[in-house]
Amino acid sequence: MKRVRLLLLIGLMVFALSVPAFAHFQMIYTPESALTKGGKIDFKLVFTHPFEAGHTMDMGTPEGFFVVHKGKKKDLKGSLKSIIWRSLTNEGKAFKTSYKLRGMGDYVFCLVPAPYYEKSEDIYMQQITKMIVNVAGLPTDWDAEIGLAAEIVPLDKPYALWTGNVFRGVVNCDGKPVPFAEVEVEYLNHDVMGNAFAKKAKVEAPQDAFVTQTIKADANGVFTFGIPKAGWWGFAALGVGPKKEYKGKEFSQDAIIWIQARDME
Ligand SMILES: [Cu+2]
Repeated sequence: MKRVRLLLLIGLMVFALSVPAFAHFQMIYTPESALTKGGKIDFKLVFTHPFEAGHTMDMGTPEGFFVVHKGKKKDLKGSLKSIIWRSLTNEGKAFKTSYKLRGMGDYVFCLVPAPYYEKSEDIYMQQITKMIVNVAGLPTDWDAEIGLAAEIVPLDKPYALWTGNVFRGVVNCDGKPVPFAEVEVEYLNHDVMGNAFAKKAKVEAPQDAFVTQTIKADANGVFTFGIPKAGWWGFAALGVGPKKEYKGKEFSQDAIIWIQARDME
């Protein structure tokens, strides 16, 4: 009996070790989200672990990448170029592109990545991601519901946040709020240098629960997060999308949004 228990315990420990400790985050990275004028901006699309600049997963060709500006959708999938992204621990397939912003207002960039097979959990996942850039302060589309299968609709401008402000969002599945959705939060803790993360971390986590913070939406699917530090923050509502199965396996359709906070100086 004792031996069975011991084997069970060892089994559990092996299982626990095989599951990645921290959250995956699909990134749409650009250096600046609040611009004073238009022009060309650069993007990196990377599927990684932003707090630790850790393991970077290979991205397949995305199902969709587009921008919404003044209610009009423009397909940008054809503009994506393959790159190899260097994390602190490995290399992974990622994409880059650039886009010319013409005129004032909000530009909502949306990425629907290819489903990713996570071996350690034997599941497929798809992190549908939004990142919003504004030109010259004119608000046009930042609070729009784009109509993604899994979507975080911001209640605060994601590009106009001081450090210490709160950021609120509604977690949606096919346009309907998801009560008590679980939302993971990570800080982009390493600068982006070309197609790689910089070695130096900005902050140190006192314990693992601070690497990926987990918060929950309320009964109306609304979450609130107080922003403690300037920089980019990612929010991932897990498994909220309508599709639950892909290629006969469990499928997690997640909704991601990125926000950028600045210090008052
Ligand atoms: Cu990962």
